Amino acid sequence: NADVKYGEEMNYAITGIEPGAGVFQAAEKAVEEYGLDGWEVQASSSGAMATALGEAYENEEPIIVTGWSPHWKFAKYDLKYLEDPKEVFGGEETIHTMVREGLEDDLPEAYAVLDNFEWAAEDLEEVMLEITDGANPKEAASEWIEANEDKVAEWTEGVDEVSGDKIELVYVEWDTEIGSTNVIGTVLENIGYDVTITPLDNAVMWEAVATGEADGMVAAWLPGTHGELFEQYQDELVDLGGNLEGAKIGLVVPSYMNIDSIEDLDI
Ligand code: PBE
Repeated sequence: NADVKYGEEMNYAITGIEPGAGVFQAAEKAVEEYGLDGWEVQASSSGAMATALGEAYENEEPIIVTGWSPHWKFAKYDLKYLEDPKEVFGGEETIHTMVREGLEDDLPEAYAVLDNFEWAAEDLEEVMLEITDGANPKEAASEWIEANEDKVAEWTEGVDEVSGDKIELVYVEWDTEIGSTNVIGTVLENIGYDVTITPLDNAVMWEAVATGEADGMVAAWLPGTHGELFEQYQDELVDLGGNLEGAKIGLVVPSYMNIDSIEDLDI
């Protein structure tokens, strides 16, 4: 049985990312709900997961990772999501922008830009690919902004320039959020803000915006991935709605692997 061999070859390990990520917690839930006895979701980082995936792919070895889209890995490698008939990972998601209460009064120009911020998965993928090919995130963001002046103009339409007001955005060092936060941070800088972007753990990121310690973030995956955090903090922050549609999380494997469903791992 090919599946038994895969399990042994992978030491019954699913290559995870940061344990605070929604996709990590969903993967642990999947192990439980699909009765994958003996399997474990290994905590790691998004960067280490990508390295492990690249190495396995080069050697055509089996690997299962906690994955998500948009992500550059689908452009670099031939990959597939494992089917999830129990829908543990949920369906299509929207990435929302959240800001602290009072931001509209304190920094109305930044509030307007963050409220207008909206782009497509392909846009973010362009930025992510540049970064994974070695570009500094800030430079990749600036390049994308220069090449997409029309889109950026819609976010800043009617917004006055400011002179050095401070704003702090928080994010997690996931590839998607490194890309999006650098782009919106640079757009704010270009209209005159003194922008700080601070990487945090997922739960701490949500808490920072809810308590007003930070001004905002563009990294809220809803309704599923960060659903519990949203429920916990929704009364303390301002939801500015979606900035990207069609996001998704799940278990991802190379297409050369001879399995299609999470259920195939129940061996
Ligand atoms: N991610 C990227 C995050 C949301 C953005 C899918 C790794 C998570 O699972 O929480």
